[in-house]
Amino acid sequence: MSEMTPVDAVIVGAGFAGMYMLHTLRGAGLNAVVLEAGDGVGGTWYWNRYPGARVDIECHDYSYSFSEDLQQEWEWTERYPAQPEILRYLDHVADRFDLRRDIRLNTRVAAAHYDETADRWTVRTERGDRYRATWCVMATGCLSSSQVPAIDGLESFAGDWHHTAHWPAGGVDFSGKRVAVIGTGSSGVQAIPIIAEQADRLTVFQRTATFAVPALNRELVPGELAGIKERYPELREHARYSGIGLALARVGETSALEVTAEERRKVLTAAWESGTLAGLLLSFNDVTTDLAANDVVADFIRDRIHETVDDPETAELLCPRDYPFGTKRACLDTGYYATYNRENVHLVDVRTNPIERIGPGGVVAGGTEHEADVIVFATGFDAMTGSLTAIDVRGRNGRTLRDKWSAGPITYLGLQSAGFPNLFLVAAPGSPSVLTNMVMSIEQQVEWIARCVGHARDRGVATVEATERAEQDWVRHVNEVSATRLYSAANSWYLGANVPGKPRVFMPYAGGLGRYRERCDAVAAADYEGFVLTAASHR
Ligand code: N01
Repeated sequence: MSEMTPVDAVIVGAGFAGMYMLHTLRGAGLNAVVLEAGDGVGGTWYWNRYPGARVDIECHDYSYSFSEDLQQEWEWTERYPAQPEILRYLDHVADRFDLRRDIRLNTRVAAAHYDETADRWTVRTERGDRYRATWCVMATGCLSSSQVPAIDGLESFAGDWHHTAHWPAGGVDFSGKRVAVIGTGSSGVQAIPIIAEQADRLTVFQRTATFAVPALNRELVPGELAGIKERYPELREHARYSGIGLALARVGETSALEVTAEERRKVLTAAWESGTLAGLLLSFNDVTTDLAANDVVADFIRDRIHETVDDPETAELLCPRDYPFGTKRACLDTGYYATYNRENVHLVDVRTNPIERIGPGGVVAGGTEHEADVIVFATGFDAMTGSLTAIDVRGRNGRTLRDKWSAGPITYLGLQSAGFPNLFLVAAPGSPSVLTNMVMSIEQQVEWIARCVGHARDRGVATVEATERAEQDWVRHVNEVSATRLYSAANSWYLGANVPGKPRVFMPYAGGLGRYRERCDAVAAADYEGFVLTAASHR
């Protein structure tokens, strides 16, 4: 058995969340270590190197706000930076704040067990290294546990295959190749136009059509970012208390159903031309809550798809008809729909032509073999819970998180689960995370956790643990809020519907970042209401 390394805190994951957690815990005087599976920092932006990968939140929002110097000195080049630029930013952050000396790369965590007799977590890596810590923070990411569907015959495929979230660092050369892409979510929508340009022939297998709005990505013009930087104090403050954590987004004041057809068109055209996801989602005040209002927006997008795609049958296949706009994560489009006008691109609807198997020569769907040299799985993730339940997490009485969450995840504020003292979660089920600007949500949670841990240390508190009562109330609240939106009308990863056998539970908190922040602050101000704080001296 290897030696145990004692630390105050173990943080799992070196993405946006884990790196900032390390910085804040150091600031609170703790000795912390980050364990990271990849051989570099960056989390999502380390793994997702597929062609076309770029953020869908504007750079002035999708960046840390905690350091004025950092946000003033970093120069973004594009409105929606691509993966290499974001990874450079995160590498810069790791260096600038001297984080690397406490980050262990190539270190995947296998288990985290709570020792009740000592109030300590033992965290074991796949290599067998062990760390003993008072605090453990899971910064494992919402979209880290990738999914390759179980399709018969994949092992017989004679070519190469890749999942978008495990893209080879050296890239993939598609020139002269026949390529099959399975999946048309955000990753597929970004990769497909670029693969289509390189490949000899591209066959796209679509199970669910996707709503996408134009990205209108471009290089930033001189002075543009400087103007934002000057206004950062005001913009960031607005974002912190807004619903989705964005500086410039504003919710429309009227219902889509109460304005004239001309006014609707004017508002929707302006939103479309804003090149943002929030534009259409917030264009009227009832797009996310009223099906008829939502349909107004959905119809507008479907009309744009028909305008863009030459072949009416293909256009119709690309039109989402079976779920409301925004109930599955919408995408930003950089040439996605227009790609289907290319002669070398072919769309297969797997609802009418189900994928039967993969053979040595390609993908067989609806009785036809679609020849392929390369298969790209853009098939998503076991979202929000997958990266947590992949670790053997055991709390009081040896109970596993997997077992506790077998009927769906249960958390208090998305920050803790009862029975797992001193184990904090970032961007977990019950948090606003994926429905908001992730970076701003992460900062809020990380700062809250660091304050809580600092408070515990100052007061001689050994354990902080959510009560069952508090988490039941929170889960009920999360469900009540999501029931006021249209989310349950879609088979989305928000509900776990993309993973066969996963309980259908709406996971994120849909009440908005601002409201959530106020709630967390109120809990802290009320001496961490809903948590039990146990003094070290009780033993
Ligand atoms: O994954 P997805 P993703 N046979 O789950 C299909 C973020 N993100 O990697 O919809 C055939 O959205 C599946 O079909 P269906 C963003 O939050 C952001 O694209 O389940 N098809 C779907 O079409 C996003 O939401 C950015 O019916 C199968 C696709 O595969 C999240 O990550 C970029 C199938 C999976 O789509 C996940 O996005 C990328 C099967 N057996 C990702 N199984 C940006 O910032 C699955 N599918 C821009």
